[in-house]
Amino acid sequence: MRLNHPIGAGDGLGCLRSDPVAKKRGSMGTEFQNRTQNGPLPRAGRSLIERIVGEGEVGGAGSGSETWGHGDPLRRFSPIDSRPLSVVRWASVQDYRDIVDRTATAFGVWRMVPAPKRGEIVRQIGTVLRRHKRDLAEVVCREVGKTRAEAEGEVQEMIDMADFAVGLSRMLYGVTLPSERSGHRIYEQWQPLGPVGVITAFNFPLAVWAWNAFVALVCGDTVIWKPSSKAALSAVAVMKLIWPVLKRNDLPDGLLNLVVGSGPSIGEAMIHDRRIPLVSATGSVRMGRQVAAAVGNRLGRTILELGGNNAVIVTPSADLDLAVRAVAFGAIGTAGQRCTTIRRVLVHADSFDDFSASLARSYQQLRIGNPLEDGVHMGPLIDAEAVNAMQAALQQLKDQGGSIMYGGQVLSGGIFDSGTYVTPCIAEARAEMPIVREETFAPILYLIRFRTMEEAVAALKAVPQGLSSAIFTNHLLEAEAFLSAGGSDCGIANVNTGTTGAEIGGAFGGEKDSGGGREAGSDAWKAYMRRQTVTINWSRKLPLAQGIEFNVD
Ligand code: UN1
Repeated sequence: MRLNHPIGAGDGLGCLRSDPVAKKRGSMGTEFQNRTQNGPLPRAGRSLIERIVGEGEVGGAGSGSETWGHGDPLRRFSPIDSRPLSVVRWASVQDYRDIVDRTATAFGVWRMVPAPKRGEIVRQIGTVLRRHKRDLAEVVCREVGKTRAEAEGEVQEMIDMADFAVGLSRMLYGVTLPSERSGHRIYEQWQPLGPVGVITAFNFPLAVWAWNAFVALVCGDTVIWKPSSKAALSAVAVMKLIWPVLKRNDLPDGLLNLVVGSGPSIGEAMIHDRRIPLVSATGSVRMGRQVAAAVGNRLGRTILELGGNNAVIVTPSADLDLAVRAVAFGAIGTAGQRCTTIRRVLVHADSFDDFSASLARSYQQLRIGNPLEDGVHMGPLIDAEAVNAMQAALQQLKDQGGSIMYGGQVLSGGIFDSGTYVTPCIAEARAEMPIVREETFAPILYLIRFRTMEEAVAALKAVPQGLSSAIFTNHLLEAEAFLSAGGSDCGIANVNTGTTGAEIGGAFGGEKDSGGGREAGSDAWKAYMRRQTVTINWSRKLPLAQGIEFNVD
């Protein structure tokens, strides 16, 4: 492998440019081309997708150069306007097995590469991402319907993660410990673990993979990625951008692998596969339980990042303007489809009316529409199924005695006829309602009144999930109580800022049904490595620990 290749003219797209993108392969490809070329999307936005899937179909399996797939075709439509985007061919279980064989071989090579040199590869990957930030964001925007600003934020999160991982590659510290035996030295070292299975959700189709993949790479692991089938194209796009970096450095195939497949086939194969010592999975609680049971049964490791049901407490001392702005972004960003989305606001009864009126005013100013257009705050939900789940939750809310204060309608007319656009909803609810305890992956915000701080903290914790939480207060004692051992029970606890938008530098994850895993920054890397305690005797004698005498001639 060469590690000194300059990133210059070869930006990773050379092989894509030489792809015979204009060739048509079969009638499905022709239809795809015609319909996408007629689409309303700007020229710049088509370029990366065209270069990747210009033939109308792309394989969902790959380990370093080509993609292939022996499974069924997965037709991708944009939630923006229901137009076809591409066809991704699912990986078959045999494709998965072939990839695991390759990644096992690649791991044998990669683990012996010095960590800072592994970091250099991630640095080059970061450079490619920087260069293609806009292009890649556009694919995300079109495939999952995030606003352009948020999609660019997602790619930025990958870039930040790459930078972090480069630094980390020189900081995989082990401790040195005093030995009780003279002439002995004890230390801990961290060794690569093996191929890491990464299962990601549609809502952060790239960033969550980067949290795992870049850390795994510098730790000396290889990665097999099963993206959400709802975001398969974004996954193919980023792999096709990144693989050439590995090629240019003469690295073997199998370091970064892609397997687009269904949970029952590829997911099942992965979680039962003893060659995958760690599975990091983001998704539903139900999926997390299955992963934990199967991987736990073979005594493998998991990192689980599951649902959230994140609450914000707004105390009487809070700056209401600040709280309203933060709550609006936290509840509406990504159309309410973040694990960290604000789903509940506990507002002191005295400021409830002011707060809700001011929040409704800010919701009224929202621009809902095509997320590719500048100035749009909220795009579509991922699909009609998500819209139905939102409507069902609102019905349950009403059945349980709650009321809708604002929004909650399904929009129609123009691109809204895709059936994926809604107005975000503000509802009045009580903490004990069953629907409030559930995570509905949609922009529904429950406002709940409280009288005492104890009551607010108890309500915050009275849900199965424990991902993110926040308090808005200008009162030091309230902030400290919220951050104390008796306060928030979540993996993330913020003061005067919302529950979303965590920076990558901290470890990300939550407790209870949120899964307990930690990813991204801080010392989350330790889960991706094998800890080894080493004792070296340099004394020429054999003193035994715990003072044991064992004398034989
Ligand atoms: C997720 O929704 O799964 O903190 C991840 C945030 C983002 C990541 C969310 N940085 O909102």
